[in-house]
Amino acid sequence: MTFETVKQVRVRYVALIGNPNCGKTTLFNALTGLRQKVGNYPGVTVEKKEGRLTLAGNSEATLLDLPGTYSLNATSPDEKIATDILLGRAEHTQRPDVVVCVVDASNIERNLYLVSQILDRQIPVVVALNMIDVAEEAGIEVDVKMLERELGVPVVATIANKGIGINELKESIANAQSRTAQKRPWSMPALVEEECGELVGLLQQYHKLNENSAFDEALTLLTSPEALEEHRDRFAPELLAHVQKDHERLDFMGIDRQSVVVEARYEWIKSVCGKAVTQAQTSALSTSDKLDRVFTHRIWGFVIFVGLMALIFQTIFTWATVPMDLIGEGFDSIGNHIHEVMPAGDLRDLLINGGLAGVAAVVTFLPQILFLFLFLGLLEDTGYMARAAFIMDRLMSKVGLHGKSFIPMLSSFACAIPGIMATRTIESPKDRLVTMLVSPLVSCSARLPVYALLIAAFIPHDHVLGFLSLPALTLLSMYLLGLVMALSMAWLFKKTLLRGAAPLFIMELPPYKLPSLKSVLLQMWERSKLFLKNAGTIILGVSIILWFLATYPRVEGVTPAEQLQHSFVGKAGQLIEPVIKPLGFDWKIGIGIIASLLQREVFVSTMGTIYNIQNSDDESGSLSLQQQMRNDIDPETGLPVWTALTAICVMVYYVLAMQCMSTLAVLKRETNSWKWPLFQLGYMTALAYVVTFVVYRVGLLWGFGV
Ligand SMILES: Nc1nc2c(ncn2[C@@H]2O[C@H](COP(=O)(O)OP(=O)(O)OP(=O)(O)O)[C@@H](O)[C@H]2O)c(=O)[nH]1
Ligand SMILES: [Mg+2]
Repeated sequence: MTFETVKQVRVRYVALIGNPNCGKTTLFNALTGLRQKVGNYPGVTVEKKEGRLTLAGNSEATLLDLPGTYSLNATSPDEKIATDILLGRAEHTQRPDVVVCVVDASNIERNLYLVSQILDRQIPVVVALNMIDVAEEAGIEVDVKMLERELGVPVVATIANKGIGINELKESIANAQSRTAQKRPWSMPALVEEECGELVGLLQQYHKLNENSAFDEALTLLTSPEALEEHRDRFAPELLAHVQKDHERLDFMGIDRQSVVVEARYEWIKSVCGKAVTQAQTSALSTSDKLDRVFTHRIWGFVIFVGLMALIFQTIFTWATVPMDLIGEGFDSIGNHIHEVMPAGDLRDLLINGGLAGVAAVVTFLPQILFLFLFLGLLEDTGYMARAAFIMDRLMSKVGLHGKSFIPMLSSFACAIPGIMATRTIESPKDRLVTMLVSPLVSCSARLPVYALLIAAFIPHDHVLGFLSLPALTLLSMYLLGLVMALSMAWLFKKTLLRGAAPLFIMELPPYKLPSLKSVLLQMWERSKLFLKNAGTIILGVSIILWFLATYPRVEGVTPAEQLQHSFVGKAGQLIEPVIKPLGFDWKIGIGIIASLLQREVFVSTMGTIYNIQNSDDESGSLSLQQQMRNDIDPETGLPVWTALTAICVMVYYVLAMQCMSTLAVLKRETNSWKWPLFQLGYMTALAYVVTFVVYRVGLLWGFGV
C-alpha cells in the first residue's frame, strides 16, 4: 500500500479515544501528571476531561480524555460525547488536531474496528498499542512495525500503568502527519462499492459535502434501515430516490445491507492481524477464566457477593474503632482546652457546643469512610465490579433492566452523584432514567456516619454466626435493604411510568488484575480531603446556625434542657413532632431530619450540637454523644427517647429518604428538567415514611419498643 504523507500537523489539541477499559485514562494521567479516576471495568470515564501536555521542544498542547466507545455509530450518552468531539460535531469543543487511538493489545481485533472507522476520516492518528503486558501474558505477540505498515499510521507500544512508552508516544504525537491522500484500505463487495461511489458523487453534487463526509453519509444511507426515514428532509429528493433504488437492488441481490460494512471492516482487520499478530496456542484456561468459574457461578457468585459485603462491613466496624477512638479523644482534648482557657459565656458555648460538637460528631467517622473506599477501590481495580454486574444481570433482567444498570448502583455505594453519572453508559433513555431514579436508594458513604452512630449506640455487640457481629449484621441489612428497594422500585417504574422491553446484556468482563495500591490510596486520599473540607465548611456552617437557633431566645433561670425547649429549634421541633410521632421519632430527630435535607451527615452533627447544648451544665456534657443519646429521657413520659427500635427506624428512614440536595441538582442537570428531581424527592420521602411506619408498628407489636 502506498501513502503520501503531506505535512506536519500543528499540534494544539489532542484527543484520546478508544474502546472502554483499554487504558485511556491511565495514559491520560501518565501524559499529563493528573489523577483522573481509573478503574478496571468499562465505563469509568463518562465525561470529557482536559489536561496539559508538554511535547518535544516544550510546545504545549491540550489533551482530552474521552469516554470509551466501541464504534463511531454509538448511541449511549457517554459514547456520543466521544464521537461528537472526534467528528467535530460537539458544541464548545473544537475538533482535535491529532487523535491518539488507544488499542488494547490483548483484544486487538475488536479494538481495530474503531481504528478502521477513524482511519476513514483521514484525521491525523497515532495508535497507542496499550496493555502489551497483558497481551504477552495471554500469549499474544504483536509485530509493531508490521502493524504500523498495515495501518499506515504510527504505532507506539505502551504499558500505561507503568509509564512505559510514554515518551515515544509524545514524540509520535508531535510528529503526527496529516493523511489526506490516503486510500481506504478495506473494501466492500463490488456492487456495494459501486453504489457507494455513485452516492458519494451525488452527495458532493447536491449537498457540497467533502469526500470524507460524503463517504460517511453514503455508508449510513446505504446500510442503516432507520437512516433513510430519519434524514428524509435533510436530503434532495433525487438523492433519496437513488438511495431507494440502491436498497432495492442490494436486497434483490441478497446482500445484507446492515452487516455488509461491518463484515468488510472485519475482513480487513483479519488480514491485518494475520500479518501482525501471532497467538501462541494456549489450551489451558487463563487464571481469569478459572476465577470466573467461581465468581460468576449461578449460586456461588451470589453467595460470594453477599459474603464479601458482610466481610467488608465486619471489617469496617472492627478496624475502624481504634482510629475513631483516637479522633474522638483528640476532639475531647481540644474541647477541654477551650473550656479551660476561655471565660464562660456565649462565645465559649458557640465554639464548643456549636462548632466543635457538630464537626467532631461527623469527623469521628472518617476512618469508616476510608475503609469503605479502600474496599470499593479494591473491588473496582481488581475487576470484581464487572463480575458483580454480571451475576446481578439475571436479577436485573427480572426487574426489566440491563446488568449495566448495576454498575451505577455499585458506584452509588460511594455516592449517588457518580452513580447517576455512570448511567450515561446506558443506551435506552428510559432505562437510564429508571436507573437514575433508583440509584440514590443504594446506601452512600454519607449514610455511613448515621448508621455507624446509631448502631454503635444502640445495637448490642453480640455475635451471630460465629464471626459476624450484630452491629455488622445490622449494617449489612441496611445496605441490602437499600439494594432491594432500588431493585423493587426499578421494577415498579419499568412496569408503570417507563415501560420498555428488557434489553439484552452485553458486557465485557475485563481480566482480573492485581489492584494498584497507588490508585486505591489516591482515591482514599481524594475522598478524605473532600470529607474534611465538607466538615470544615457545610457541617461547620450548619452547626453554627443550629447553635444560634438552639440557644436563643434566652430564658432566665431554667436548665439548659428547658432552655433548649424554649429556643427556636425547640419550638420548630414541637411543630413538626406530630408528623413524625407515628414513626416513633421525638422532636430532636425531627430537627435532625430537616437539617439533613441538605446532606445526610448533617443528622450526626445536629445530634452532636443539640445534645451538647442540652447537657451543657452537668458533668454528663463530657460524655460521648452515644452515651448522651442513651441517657436521654423524655420529660413527659419518663421513658428513654431512644430504644434499639427507634435507632433502627431512623436508619430505615435514612436508607430510603432523599436527603441530598447535590444529588437532586445533578439529576436536574442530567435530565434537563425539574420534573424528575422533584418526583424523586417526593417518591423517596413517601417511601421512607411508609416503610419506617410499618417497621415501627411491627417492632412495637413484637415488643421491641423497650
Ligand atoms: N496491566 C496493565 N493494566 C493497565 C494498562 N493500562 C491501564 N491498565 C489498567 O486497566 C484498567 C482500565 O484503565 P482505565 O485507564 O480506567 O481505562 P479507560 O480506557 O479510561 O476506561 P473507560 O474510562 O472505562 O473507558 C485499570 O485497572 C488500569 O490500571 C497496561 O498497560 N497494562
Ligand atoms: Mg477512562
